[in-house]
Amino acid sequence: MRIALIHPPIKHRRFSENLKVVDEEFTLSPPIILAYVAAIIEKAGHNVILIDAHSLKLSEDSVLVKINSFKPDIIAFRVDTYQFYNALEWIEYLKAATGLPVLVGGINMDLYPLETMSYKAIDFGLAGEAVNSLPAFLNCLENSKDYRNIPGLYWREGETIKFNPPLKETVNFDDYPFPARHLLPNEVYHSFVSKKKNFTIMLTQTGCPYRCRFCAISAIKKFRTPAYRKRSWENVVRELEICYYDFGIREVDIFDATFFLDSERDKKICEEIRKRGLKITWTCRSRVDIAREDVLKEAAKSGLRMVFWGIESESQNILNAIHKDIKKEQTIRAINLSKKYGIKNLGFLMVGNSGDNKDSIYRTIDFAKKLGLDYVQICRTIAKPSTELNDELIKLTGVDWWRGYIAGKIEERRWPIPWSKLTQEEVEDLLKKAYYRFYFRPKYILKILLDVKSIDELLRYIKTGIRMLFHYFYTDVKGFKEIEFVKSIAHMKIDRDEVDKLNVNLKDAYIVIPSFRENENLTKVLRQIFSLYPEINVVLVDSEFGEKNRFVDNLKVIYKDNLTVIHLKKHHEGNERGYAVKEGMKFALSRSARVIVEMDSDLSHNPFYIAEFLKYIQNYDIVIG
Ligand code: B12
Ligand code: SF4
Repeated sequence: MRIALIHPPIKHRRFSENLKVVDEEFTLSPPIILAYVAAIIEKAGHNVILIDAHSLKLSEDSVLVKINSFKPDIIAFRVDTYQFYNALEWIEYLKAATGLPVLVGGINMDLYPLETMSYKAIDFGLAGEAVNSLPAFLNCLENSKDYRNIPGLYWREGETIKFNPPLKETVNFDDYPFPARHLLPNEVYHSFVSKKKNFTIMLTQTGCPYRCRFCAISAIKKFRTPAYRKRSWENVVRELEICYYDFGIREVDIFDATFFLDSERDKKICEEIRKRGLKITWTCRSRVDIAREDVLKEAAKSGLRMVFWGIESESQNILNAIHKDIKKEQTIRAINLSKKYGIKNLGFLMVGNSGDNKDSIYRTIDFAKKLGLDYVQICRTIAKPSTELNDELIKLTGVDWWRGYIAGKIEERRWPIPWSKLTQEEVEDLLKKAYYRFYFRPKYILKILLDVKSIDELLRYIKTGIRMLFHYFYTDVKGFKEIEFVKSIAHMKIDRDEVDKLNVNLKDAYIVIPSFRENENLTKVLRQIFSLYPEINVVLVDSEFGEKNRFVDNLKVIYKDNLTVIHLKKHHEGNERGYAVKEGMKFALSRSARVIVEMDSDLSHNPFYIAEFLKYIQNYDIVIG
């Protein structure tokens, strides 16, 4: 079989824990999980390509050209919760353009499988580990098409979604093939703080045995056992050698949640890096309470350049409340040890935990400055899917925000933070001030500039610095204004559930949409309409005169009988829109429509409001909004 794996562009989302500039500038990492999936596919004897559209900044059309020349039997994507709609836009576009079956896997299939599968462009979903079931699935797809024995598989049979429960047990991490880096453009990757090329990321463990309330990694144990797994030192060093010799990699960011958990293993890895003459620099993430002098000393000798420490807050009360299980003294000790061996230090800090206020946040920044940290990354506390904090959010608000969001029933925005006395605006403001207080110090700027190793790096800092400043003065108020707007019309209950209470049979309702080749928007509009009102009918009128727009026809591959596509035959100078609407309405009336809603395809009309129109049309003949 031939499989095309696509890594679509990652975009900053409104609910992100990071400032926009941080999400956009901090890292351009290889899609290592997809590279694992690619390796699993290759090992099973199939042909695979991995298209990193994010890092190569490829458009949907140029990816389409690549797909068409590779001629795959299936296209596959990794879906997580945050980036779900970015991936879905690409899935819908490429599905419509190729008609190929689509497979998705990844953490969102573990967390919200049925909501993920509710989108008709997705044919198959795989929850759990690909290493268990992907080869079996590909075999079935090629031969028997009997999917009943593949753990974690979700598939469609007519209108119903069938599934087999995933295996919870994880596979020994040493038994994984190494990620298929030969399919990746290794020379393009970097992190905000990386100094050398080629750069890559590597996983030597998965999961984390600690219990921080806000952390999505500790929550993985809900669906994987054991969630925490580590590779042997031999296996890790072998991958490092391949990176060094085969891919010219000179800097590695070990992406484990908590490196140094197994000091003996990690010391051995460091010794072997030196013994085998691998002249690399590397970075890792860790906890301050497990820092050991002998390990840090050995690590520094093997090229450890920087550790990213989870410091979170200066306040012991806050650390206790988030179950971080560390003491301030341990932080001071770890950073001092690290500095002693010439290792740089980045601190992860948080704004908006329970008990946080302006004072605690400024004290945290002062603490970071006193510690002499080289960098900080400051995140707003958000309730990440499946975390303890998210359980609390659901309990306190009565709403499962992420599930509703993935199901298409809740619009993207910042979810409430009921555990905090701060408002969203205050958190945003304090977050920016915290960054500003740390980074915009003349002495600090001079120190960073003196340490710059390349023009590339210098440009990266200048660009990010300017963007940070811009961000500081021109706040993201738009987001808040929109939230205010949503609040102010909340009484209108823009809610799909309301429709069920109305006297409207959605099968008799028709949405007429004139389209002027607004292809990209159309996929979004249709997705929203059908996720909110699955039984409704849509009439899409392609009003562009000239060559027939095949894209709109292809959308029928996804939405089948619920979608009707009409192409206008004649050119109606300046009046295309009027004619398009007229033709759409004529069609709807010919099907005995009881309600017709006319809307644009450019996203200026929000499908959430269709429910509102359906409500008012109960009492009037025409409703205009
Ligand atoms: C490595 C990693 C990355 C890498 C690689 C991602 C990639 N596309 O390949 C990079 C740095 C690029 C990355 C980026 C981001 N990440 Co990330 N990442 C991780 C991390 C640290 C490790 C995961 C791991 O150990 N995987 C090991 C592999 C072997 O196991 P696995 O992930 O479970 O994958 C198996 C199955 O899920 C399945 N599978 C996975 N993908 C697919 C695809 C197909 C087609 C199939 C069939 C199966 C399949 O098979 C795999 C192998 O058995 C986790 C945290 C953690 N420790 O778990 C966060 C994590 C997954 N990332 C997360 C997030 C939020 C992001 C970002 C959105 C962050 C941002 N603000 O931009 C971005 C964008 C993600 C994207 N769309 O690519 C969240 C996801 C939360 C959620 N519910 O959405 C996590 C849990 C971290 C967190 N703190 O919250 N990430
Ligand atoms: S130590 Fe880090 S990775 Fe582990 S649970 Fe806490 S925050 Fe998550």
